[in-house]
Amino acid sequence: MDIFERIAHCVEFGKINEKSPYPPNMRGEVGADELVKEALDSGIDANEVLDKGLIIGMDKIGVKFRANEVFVPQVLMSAKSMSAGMAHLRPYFISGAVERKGKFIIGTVQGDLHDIGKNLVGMMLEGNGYEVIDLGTDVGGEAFVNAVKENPGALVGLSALLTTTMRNMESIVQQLKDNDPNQVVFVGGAPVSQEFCDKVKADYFSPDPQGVIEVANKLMSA
Ligand code: B1M
Repeated sequence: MDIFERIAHCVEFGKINEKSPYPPNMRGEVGADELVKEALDSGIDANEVLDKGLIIGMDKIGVKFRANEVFVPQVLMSAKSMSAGMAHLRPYFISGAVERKGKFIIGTVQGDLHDIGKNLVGMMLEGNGYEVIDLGTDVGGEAFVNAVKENPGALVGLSALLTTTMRNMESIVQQLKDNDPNQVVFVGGAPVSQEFCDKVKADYFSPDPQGVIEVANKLMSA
């Protein structure tokens, strides 16, 4: 296995680091934590580590999760393994920040605890010069509005991974627009689409972090 396959394997099977006793058949082996560091130390690009290693592993566990071959505890271990790897990528993604372009408030919407994609979007924005105010997961409209009041002029991004929770975007967008009709709101996350964005009257949809950055850059330079 090459280093990318080893990283993907660790994420798929929830191997965090050498000390972690889980999964039992990998006890004593290094995990995503050490392998991502090793890959970066050897000069491999952080984006490659993310795309060819960490995300591949997470996709594989996602397929098994859908097929009921694994359950929440296993997926949680995979998420922890992925987060351990992502912690090493963060300095690479944020190192591009020279001067702050603006503020970006981000959160996963009410009822939704998925934060890996949201964290990635936040990290990429940080790396592109934004001050990111991360409200975390399970965030309701009031918290978004309060954050906007504390940070006038900030852009807002809502993330959702569940078809059930994406519906909460509609009322959050409404509350943000009631507070300030000019408030710019981005929506994203696996089940979200441009059509859904239009339906909930958000301003922008992007399927990935890069799209958010491109639009935010245009808005900030306008
Ligand atoms: Co959950 N889960 N999960 N889960 N989980 C999914 C999303 C699911 C698709 C799995 C499946 O069935 N195949 C399914 C949703 C089905 C649906 O609604 N259509 C599902 C389910 C059902 C559930 C539970 C209900 C399971 C249960 O309890 N029975 C439960 C819900 C808990 C809750 O939130 N209330 C649950 C729980 C969990 C865990 C806690 C175990 C864990 C989350 C841990 C964590 O995040 N800290 C988890 C995980 C890890 C997943 C999968 C496997 C992986 C998600 C992920 O992190 N992907 C997922 C299956 C899958 O996606 N393959 C699944 C990697 C991440 C980089 O991608 O988040 O899509 P993503 O982010 C992307 C883009 O979407 C985009 O950029 C990112 C980078 O490209 N993006 C934005 C994200 N936000 C954006 C915002 C933007 C723009 C782009 O603008 C603001």
